[in-house]
Amino acid sequence: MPVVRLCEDMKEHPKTSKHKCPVQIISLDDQGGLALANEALSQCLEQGDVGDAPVCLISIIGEQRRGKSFLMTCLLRQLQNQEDKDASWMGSDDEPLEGFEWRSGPETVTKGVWMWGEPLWVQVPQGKVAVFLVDTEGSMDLQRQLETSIKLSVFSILLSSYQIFNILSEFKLVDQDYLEMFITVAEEVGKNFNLYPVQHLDLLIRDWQHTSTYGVEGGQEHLKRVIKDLESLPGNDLVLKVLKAAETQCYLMPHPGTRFTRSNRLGDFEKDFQDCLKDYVTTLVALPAKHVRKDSNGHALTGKQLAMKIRDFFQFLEENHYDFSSPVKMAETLANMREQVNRKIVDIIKGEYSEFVLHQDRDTQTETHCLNISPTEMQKKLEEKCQELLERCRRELLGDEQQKEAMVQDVGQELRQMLEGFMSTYNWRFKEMENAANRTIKDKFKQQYKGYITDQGRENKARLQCCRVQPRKMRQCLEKKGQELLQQCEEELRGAGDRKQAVLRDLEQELTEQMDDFLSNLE
Ligand SMILES: Nc1nc2c(ncn2[C@@H]2O[C@H](COP(=O)(O)OP(=O)(O)O)[C@@H](O)[C@H]2O)c(=O)[nH]1
Ligand SMILES: [Mg+2]
Repeated sequence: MPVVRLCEDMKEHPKTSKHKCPVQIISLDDQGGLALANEALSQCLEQGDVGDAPVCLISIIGEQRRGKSFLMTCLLRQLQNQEDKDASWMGSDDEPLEGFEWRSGPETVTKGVWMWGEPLWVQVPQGKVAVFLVDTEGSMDLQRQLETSIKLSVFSILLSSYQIFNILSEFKLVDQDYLEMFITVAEEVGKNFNLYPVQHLDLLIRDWQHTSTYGVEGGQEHLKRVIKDLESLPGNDLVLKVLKAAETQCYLMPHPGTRFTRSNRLGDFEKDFQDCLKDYVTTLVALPAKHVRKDSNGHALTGKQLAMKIRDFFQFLEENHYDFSSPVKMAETLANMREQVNRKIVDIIKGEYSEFVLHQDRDTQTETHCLNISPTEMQKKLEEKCQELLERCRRELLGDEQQKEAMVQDVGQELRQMLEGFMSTYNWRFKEMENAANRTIKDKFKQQYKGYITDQGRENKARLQCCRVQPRKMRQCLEKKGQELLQQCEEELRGAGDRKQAVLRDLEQELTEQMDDFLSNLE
């Protein structure tokens, strides 16, 4: 059975209580399998206003027993007391610092991803951001449990927009190995969720002892040195890319003092440590607007959208045999997932286009409806829909840009084939409908002429013999009427000039025949 921890408060009042304790979102069962605490995830990311709000997730990873949970608890205190600009948010020296489970001694907290059970709202110029603190336990044990590290890293990445990599004393080879694994995972996860691989990375060095320049200033110096050393060796491109990124910074924190580590009393901090802690925590807490969780297009994700991504991912893992035993296996698993998701997206897009084309076909079966929309307009309509769907396809497909573009091109080709297939039918249909409409127009004028001639004949017959119209005069009169009707008909006819002329020629001939017939009887 997986260990899924909800705090007592949450169990008793699942909907109404303020969840003032960490809740376990991801845990590992006895066989090392992953378990998602769906209810806890939903209560954190979808409850109340969080569901539709941008979220900032401050997440920490690193070795055990290195003060991660202690730091998260300090961040929590500051976020709960945002109006305090000095260190008074830390409380009095003897007041227990409660929040994430932090304790002395070698015993570690249950492995998994823990999240503070309620949002910590921060007001920013654009509105409110729901900040969450995420503590990952047991993700950095590459020698013994690479698989567990990979699994936990996947979720730590999903649940972070501001990642803190907690490091003891200096950036060492083991940190480099872990970072490399972490970035490999982050890049793969990014491809599957259209997320930035690492939005922001802090290398937080604890117990720095080499110099007395701490904070960002000392950190950036240390980072420069690390980069220089790595550059002198081959095969470090991936780590170097991240270390050199503008979103990466290094911060040096001094040792808190042995008095504190033995007593865990806040009053026993060394002064330097207290200053740095305050500086780090207050600076970080002022940044949430800059660090909301975004997708790879730079759009902020809401709590609901993020929860949905996590749930979809988990469902995929449950339904498919997945293997995270090494970064290569993990990459294969995630690539397999991308393929499945992409295939579904492509099918939906093609299905929607085919449905749209079918709709146009159905809607233009009658003469009036068909003649209402010219082939040029129809072509434009179909092209616009095609573009709209291809844009959507580009947005929804998973993978790196190059792969996605290749897939969009393929889908585009198929949609265009549908478009062209329908347009050739439509061009033909439109012409047929036009011909039919022109025939009706022509017949109408033929009838009008017939009526006119009949009237003329009747009127003429009614006159006295001596007053009847001379055939020559009658011919002139009928010719004039014929010309008039031909002109009116030309205005009403549809289609290209040569096709109109052909209809007019036919009509002229038929009118002339009617006239000649009439006149021959008259004479
Ligand atoms: N050396 C050292 N110990 C610290 C620091 N911060 C906290 N501790 C102590 O480290 C122990 C483990 O802390 P904890 O936060 O539970 O570590 P975690 O396992 O990394 O989450 C506690 O006794 C803390 O008082 C630090 O910056 N340096
Ligand atoms: Mg801890």
